[in-house]
Amino acid sequence: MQLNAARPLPTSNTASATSLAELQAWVDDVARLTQPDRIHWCDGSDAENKALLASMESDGTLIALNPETHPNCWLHRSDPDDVARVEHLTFVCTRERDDAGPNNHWMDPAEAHSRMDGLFEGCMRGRTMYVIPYCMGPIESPLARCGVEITDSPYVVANMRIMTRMGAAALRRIEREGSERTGTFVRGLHSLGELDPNRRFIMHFPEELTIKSYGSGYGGNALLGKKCHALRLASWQARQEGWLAEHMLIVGIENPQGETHYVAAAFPSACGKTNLAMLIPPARYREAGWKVWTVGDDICWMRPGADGRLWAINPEAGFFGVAPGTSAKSNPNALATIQHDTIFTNVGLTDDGQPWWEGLDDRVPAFDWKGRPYDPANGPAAHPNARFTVSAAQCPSYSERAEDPQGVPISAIVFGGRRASLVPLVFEARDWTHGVQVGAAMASETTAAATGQVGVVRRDPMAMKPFCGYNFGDYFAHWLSFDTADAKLPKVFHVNWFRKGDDGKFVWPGFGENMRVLEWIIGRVDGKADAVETPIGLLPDASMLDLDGLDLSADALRTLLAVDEAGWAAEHADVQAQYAAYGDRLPEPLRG
Ligand code: GTP
Ligand code: SPV
Ligand code: MN
Repeated sequence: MQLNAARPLPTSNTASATSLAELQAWVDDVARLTQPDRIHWCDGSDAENKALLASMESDGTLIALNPETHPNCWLHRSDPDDVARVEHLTFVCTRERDDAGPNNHWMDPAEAHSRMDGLFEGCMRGRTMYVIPYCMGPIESPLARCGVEITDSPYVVANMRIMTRMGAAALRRIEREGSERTGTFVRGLHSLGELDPNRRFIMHFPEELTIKSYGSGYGGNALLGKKCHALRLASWQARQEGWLAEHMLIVGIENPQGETHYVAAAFPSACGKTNLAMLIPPARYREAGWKVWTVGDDICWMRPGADGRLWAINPEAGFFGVAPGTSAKSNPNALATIQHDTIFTNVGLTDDGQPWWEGLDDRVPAFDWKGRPYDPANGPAAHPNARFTVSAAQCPSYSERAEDPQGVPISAIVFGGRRASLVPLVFEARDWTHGVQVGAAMASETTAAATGQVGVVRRDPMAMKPFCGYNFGDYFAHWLSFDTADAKLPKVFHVNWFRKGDDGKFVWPGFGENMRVLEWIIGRVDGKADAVETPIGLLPDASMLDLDGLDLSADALRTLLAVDEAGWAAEHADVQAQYAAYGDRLPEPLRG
């Protein structure tokens, strides 16, 4: 039986009924197609999780780490050809090609379904099919949305249990919403298949709220609640319903007076979101009473509230963070978070069974991420995109407001990229429209989070190039549309922690010292900090930033805070050349 041979599925704006019967019918269809030996409906319980972990330990999918130092922690070694998102195999399948836009790979939905169903046919023979009901966002939040992922990977189940609200409560919400006719759930079908890179596709059908992913077990390709649902499909729903689904961390900055401003920041993959979300302020800030609270580290859903402000939730329940570079010095909160109940993927291993990666400390590991005895000649011990999966509630800086069903009000939006040259440490957009222009013009050097060449500058508007589920021209217009008469929109900024000097080293110390830039940003929001007008926006000069105790030469400061007008003219020409691809769909304020 063909999976989608029957009636078309409802689209999000027709808000039609879903019910457990409809879910059951879909599960039955998938089972007929994929032919699993067993079907398991996940309830999310501890007992279920323990049993799954034990069976993965016995078949070698997971290796138990040292219980003395890392209780309940596990190492998973993925297939060596399956270590990152595969953007070249990721498609948005809309009826009209233009709706997916030049920013996405596109395939006709009928063709995509038939290709995928061909791959899925019989693929779960000998395996268990898991049905995972999940909720993105606090279960009681009006901003939250549900989905169901069907997968044959127990590793995916264990990760989804950490990353989402998974199991019985999510299923109850799906049932309730079905009977209230208030919404519908996202259907995600996933199989590891043969883990053959030539038989691997990640397909999105936004008009059907459906995802089909085959041939990869890696995070963003396989944990369908994350990038596939919470960004690609959610961005499509958000446009129809008047909200935003963004690749942003959410962090609360509490000042010495006890007031907390929430900041949402969009940086491309592996460009510092987790680190900024868990920042520990330098000692003198802490002594003065500054505190930083983590709400989310990767995805932000925002909606205008009755007061005109943007209110945001983190749709995730856990962190799927980059391990390499995480240390007691760079990110002590992350390190504290991952001491127990954590799944590590593709890290190295010490001789006493502890996880290890480059940048952690000066120990020498015994094994690399492929399980070979460690030999530096083979490259790093941990894959550069090695990850940890851990519950957000374990983070020492986890915000009390992180699970607030209403979300948190956003005071500032920060865009940022990894730029060795040109882009200064920080600048402020003149207004919302200018902020959208700044976000849309973003670029960043590519990282190991996706397969392909690393370190090449590419345009990555709002850090959403790999994740926007529709035409960027329409997306920019959607962003602009928030500027209504009653809106009290956040101020918009751009930062760059990655400026390099002539010696090829980072000029700015980064990490905790980024607090100094956040202080200026909050000061601008409160009307307390000064700025200088420049052709690219409002910048601090060195006297307007607190740089006390930093060892920065006058030369370094010039590099960080100067505006190179000729360089920016070339940048704008490049941006405009790229905008040509959006034709009529590019909104007027972004032209010229
Ligand atoms: P995704 O999970 O892929 O979306 O990544 P992310 O944006 O959360 O990036 P993350 O915070 O994990 O940082 C990725 C890499 O950037 C790590 O190697 C960090 O050590 C490094 N990094 C983060 N913040 C800074 C900073 O302020 N300065 C410098 N130089 N490096 C940083
Ligand atoms: C990213 O690549 O932006 C990540 C990891 O956060 S993944 O879930 O693989 O997308
Ligand atoms: Mn990310």
